[in-house]
Amino acid sequence: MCDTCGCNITHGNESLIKAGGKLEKTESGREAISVLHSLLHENDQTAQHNRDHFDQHHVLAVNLMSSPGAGKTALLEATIKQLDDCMRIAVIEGDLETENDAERIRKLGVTAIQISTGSACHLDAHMIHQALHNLDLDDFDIVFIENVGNLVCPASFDLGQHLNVTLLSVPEGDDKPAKYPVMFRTSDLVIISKSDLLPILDDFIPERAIEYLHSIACDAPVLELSSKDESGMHEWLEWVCHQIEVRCNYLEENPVDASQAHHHHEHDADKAQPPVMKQSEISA
Ligand SMILES: Nc1nc2c(ncn2[C@@H]2O[C@H](COP(=O)(O)OP(=O)(O)OP(=O)(O)O)[C@@H](O)[C@H]2O)c(=O)[nH]1
Ligand SMILES: [Mg+2]
Repeated sequence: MCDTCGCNITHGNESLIKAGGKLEKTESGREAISVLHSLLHENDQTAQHNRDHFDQHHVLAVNLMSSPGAGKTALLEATIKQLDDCMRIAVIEGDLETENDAERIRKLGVTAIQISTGSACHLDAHMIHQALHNLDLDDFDIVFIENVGNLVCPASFDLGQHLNVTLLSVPEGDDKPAKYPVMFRTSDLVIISKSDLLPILDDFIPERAIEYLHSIACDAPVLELSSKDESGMHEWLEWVCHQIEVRCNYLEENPVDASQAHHHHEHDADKAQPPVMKQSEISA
């Protein structure tokens, strides 16, 4: 999380900051650290509450992260075009300003809620909680959350998602995992997006990107994908369908107590979670 761009202050935690004191630097730095700790603690509680909502309705929540313009919305558009007939999809869009991305999704006939974060360069669990008030989860199988384009801050905020997908687009360069390790380390799947540009931008070496991922201890599977020529789409859609199945099986074995979604829990993070898919499980 950065402490210079105002990303600590969102609608959800403004009151806590006012009640809890100050964020400006002090000589020891202790006050700032303790406020940030309570912000993240509060965020984690709301995130768990959101996750309980998703689970109660058997909805898989997938958080898409990347730097600005890496192709998150384009991927969602391509996904909707192929999956809309067999899957009920909703999208929560996060941007500092504009409804542009939500409008692109709505044009395809899919429900999209736009969150305008204002000065905040990430989504947080409070914002997702607000959005969920406007979404009847009974109507959906999967909710994609498109986070604000930013390779740093979104990784620090649990939203209540089940899975993180990070896009690394070819024009950005293959060393981004090394430079922004936190986000890539939290990923359950890494997509090398805009793969149609690989022949043109030939200094992006996918194997090198994978080496950088391994060097930061990220063992998430990696997919090369182009939303433009649709190469790699099949593997991505397979991954999505498989994850829905994994979640459904998990919830069958671990049914959610309906009353749970109406209060906060401290201990759910300790529950055994279903395994995520490894590279070897993705068909070539
Ligand atoms: N060549 C190529 N261009 C792409 C691909 N996917 C997206 N783009 C282009 O990249 C630009 C940004 O795409 P978006 O889908 O808006 O990216 P985004 O990550 O949603 O952007 P923000 O929401 O602003 O962070 C657009 O001009 C797209 O047409 C792709 O697979 N190949
Ligand atoms: Mg977008």
